[in-house]
Amino acid sequence: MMNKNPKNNFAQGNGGEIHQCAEDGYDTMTTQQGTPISDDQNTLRAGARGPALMEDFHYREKMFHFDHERIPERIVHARGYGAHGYFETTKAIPELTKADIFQRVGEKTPLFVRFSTVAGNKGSFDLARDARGFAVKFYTKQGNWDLVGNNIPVFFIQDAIKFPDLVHAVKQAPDRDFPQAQSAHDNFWDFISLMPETMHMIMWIMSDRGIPRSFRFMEGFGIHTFRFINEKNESHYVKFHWKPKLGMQSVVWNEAVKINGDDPDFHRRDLWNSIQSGNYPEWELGVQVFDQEWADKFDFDVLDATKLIPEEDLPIQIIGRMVLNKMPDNFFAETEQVAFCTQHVVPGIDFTDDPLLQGRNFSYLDTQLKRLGGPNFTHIPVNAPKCPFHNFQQDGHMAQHNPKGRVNYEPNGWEKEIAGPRESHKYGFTTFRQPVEGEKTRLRPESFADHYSQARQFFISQTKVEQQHIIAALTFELSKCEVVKIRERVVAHLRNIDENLAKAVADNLRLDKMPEPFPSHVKTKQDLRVSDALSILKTRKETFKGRKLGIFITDGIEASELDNLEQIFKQEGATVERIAIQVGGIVDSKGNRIMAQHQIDGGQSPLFDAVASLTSDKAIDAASKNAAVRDFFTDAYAHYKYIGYNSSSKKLLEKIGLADKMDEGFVNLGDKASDEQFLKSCRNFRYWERPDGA
Ligand code: HDE
Repeated sequence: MMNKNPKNNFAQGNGGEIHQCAEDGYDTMTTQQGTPISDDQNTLRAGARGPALMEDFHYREKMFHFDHERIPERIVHARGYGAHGYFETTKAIPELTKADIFQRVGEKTPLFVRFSTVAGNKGSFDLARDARGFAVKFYTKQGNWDLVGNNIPVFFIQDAIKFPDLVHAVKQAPDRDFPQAQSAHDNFWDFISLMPETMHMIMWIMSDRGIPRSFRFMEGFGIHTFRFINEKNESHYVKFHWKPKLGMQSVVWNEAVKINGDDPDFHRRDLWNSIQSGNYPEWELGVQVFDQEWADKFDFDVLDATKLIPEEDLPIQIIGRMVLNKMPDNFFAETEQVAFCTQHVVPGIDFTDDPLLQGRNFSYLDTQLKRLGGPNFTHIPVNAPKCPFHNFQQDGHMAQHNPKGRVNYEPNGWEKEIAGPRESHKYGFTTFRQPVEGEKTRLRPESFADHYSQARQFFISQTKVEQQHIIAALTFELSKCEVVKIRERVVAHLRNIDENLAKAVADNLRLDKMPEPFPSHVKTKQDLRVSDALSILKTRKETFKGRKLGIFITDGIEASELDNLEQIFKQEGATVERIAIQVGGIVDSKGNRIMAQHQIDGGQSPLFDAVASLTSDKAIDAASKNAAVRDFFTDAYAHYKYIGYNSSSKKLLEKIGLADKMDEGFVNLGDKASDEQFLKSCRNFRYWERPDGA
């Protein structure tokens, strides 16, 4: 009988006859060998109460497979979430690069993206303060190109040889195996305080960039300077940027801590929900392109990965867009097994001598060997190119295919039909002919010596609110360090960045005296101009699209009030979810049942970008006595959120102690005009003027 359910993911094999079918129309369960299984509930035993029998091949195979389900998690970026999508070229740039993907406007190239945190283990929570991985595998017609980037445009260190130390320092201490997924501990800050080159990235990590609202609201960066190579073999330097269509957004720290409890999967759920609901996340790909002459004039060495090029100094040209429109069918097969390598490049894209990039070029292939168990990880569908590929590599663990025929070497003199592939001088990847000379040496170039100027530029480019967040983050992290000397050493560095910053942190830590500035070979440049592009709040997009409103509802409300509010927000492209005392929802003034998505305990306000309260007079007394209801609103207040309320909810807010706090972040609801006013306010995301938020 034919497989009745060809769409069933578990129906494998070559599609031939399945010789048996379970009586009720389901596919018959089989062993991996295809042997039909009659009983999956009981092991084979000698008598009903007797010992198990070794000949139970079904049990043996099932348990053997289960015992080996895990593969080593990534040593960094273990926690990640991936999606499929496409890249559409919007500007052809043949004068800059011969990379096939950038030749034809309108052409779509399939891709796979994996977002990740860096420090935490696979099961850690999403809203750790951390950099986020932003790794893209483009399946181009000339091979796979992996742009393995982060959401922060600079890195902690200048030389790859320090990477194991950095990662050891930030991850759990080896004796106690904690703290997990956080940098707020002595080992991390001890290392950082002895490595001045980390200071620029520290500013980014301590800023709101370290706690993004979701993957959809963050930028991505290739970080290193790469090369574009055109048909004439001319080289241009290039830096890659991803710009989120919905703009950037982050949460506040107190909120991040609560989200990690309320929903540790906050970021992955967000990506899942937005793709499943057809609101496909989108980014633009931009490039900063420059030549040697420009590089020579720039204040810093373009090979130094702790430096960026401000957009104001070198504008970004947009050359394409990325849309994520499909979740993997299976997390493990795709997201866990995807193998990114910085050395996966295509003709037209080449490396520079950035020592961090050079070091990465060794590490990624090496790590895949351990993680995926052999050299044939390229045979796993998510890693295989989608263009034709031919070579004489063969065998190895888990080979899924080998070259056909008798010829497995080259050069060979066999006729074309069986000779196999040949190299192509015309189409093949050629390395840029960059002259190289010099003594072999372990030396850091002088041009890498300025560790504070761009850290300062980042800090002074932030709004006051964002600067306060950096100060608060440094205070939080250093307060978790038990060794006072470590706190002092970090403040000594901050003095080289900005005296006000150093003073604020020192005061917050209650240091006895201000430490001397950390010795520095280079004076911090005071004249680097403010770069607005570095600030999230200065580049904010005026929309609530893609955001989430949570509406608290009680029995006895007017259904039309709820309908109107929901409509207005949905038209904006926002998601609306209802929260009630019980998940079964409420009964409105006309006796009709309205369902909720959350019970108040499981739908707390940190999960929403703004909240509203629609209640009836008869319900507010009980609601005000409910601790979870109180938390819902006091947290929303502390996290600077806009809070909409109807007339009865005003009394509720008063009862729970917010009476004297009702500032302009509170918006009265009730008719269409005021609902629209509420939406308009929400487009600002947060009411930062609030004096005593979190
Ligand atoms: Fe990675 N990094 N890295 N890294 N990295 C890995 O490869 C490494 C660095 C980045 O979603 C590992 O497959 C070294 C910078 C991402 O699967 C490993 C150095 C940037 C991902 C590795 C760096 C990154 C990784 C671990 C110092 C931003 C996750 C598992 C020179 C541009 C990719 C793996 C995914 C993963 C090595 C520094 C981004 C061990 C040696 C800088 C997004 O190979």
